[in-house]
Amino acid sequence: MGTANLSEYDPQSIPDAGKMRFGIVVSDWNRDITWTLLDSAEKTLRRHGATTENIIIKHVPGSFELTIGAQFIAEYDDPDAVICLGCVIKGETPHFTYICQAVTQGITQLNLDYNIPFIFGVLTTDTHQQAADRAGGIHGNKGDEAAVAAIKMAALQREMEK
Ligand code: DLZ
Repeated sequence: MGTANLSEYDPQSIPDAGKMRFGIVVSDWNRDITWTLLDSAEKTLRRHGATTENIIIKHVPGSFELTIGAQFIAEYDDPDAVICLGCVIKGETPHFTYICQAVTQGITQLNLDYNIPFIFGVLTTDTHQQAADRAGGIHGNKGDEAAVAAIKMAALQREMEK
């Protein structure tokens, strides 16, 4: 089975995001990749109705800081969902493993602590090329996938809250 295209989805299956409020926290480490994820995520949210004033964007230095950045948005900006965007590329030291574990556990914990979804839009790759392939390259853009997941999960929360 090949890698799924991260930008492919059925637009009809996406709820209207017109009244939803989103936070996006983006890591500036590997910014040539992560800013592309940000651009696509923002465009996808807007394509489905989200307004500029309802998309709050905050930058953090690296993926390790995504968890606290996302928590700040949850605490201070009243979002319906928070998208976490980052890119961790394997280097010569075990740093990769520690950052990946920390951000995965951190975002999972936020999902359990708050009654809103936190979306994992973090690329974890062996090479820069693999990341580029998933940031607007041959495998689409992880930012699109994250935005679609955020809209769907925010809609699910609203549906169940009724
Ligand atoms: C230090 C570091 C390294 C080596 N690699 C990455 C990476 O590939 N992707 C990423 O988002 N961040 C990296 N960082 C930075 C850490 O996430 C963090 O910002 C610093 O350790 C400071 O806490």
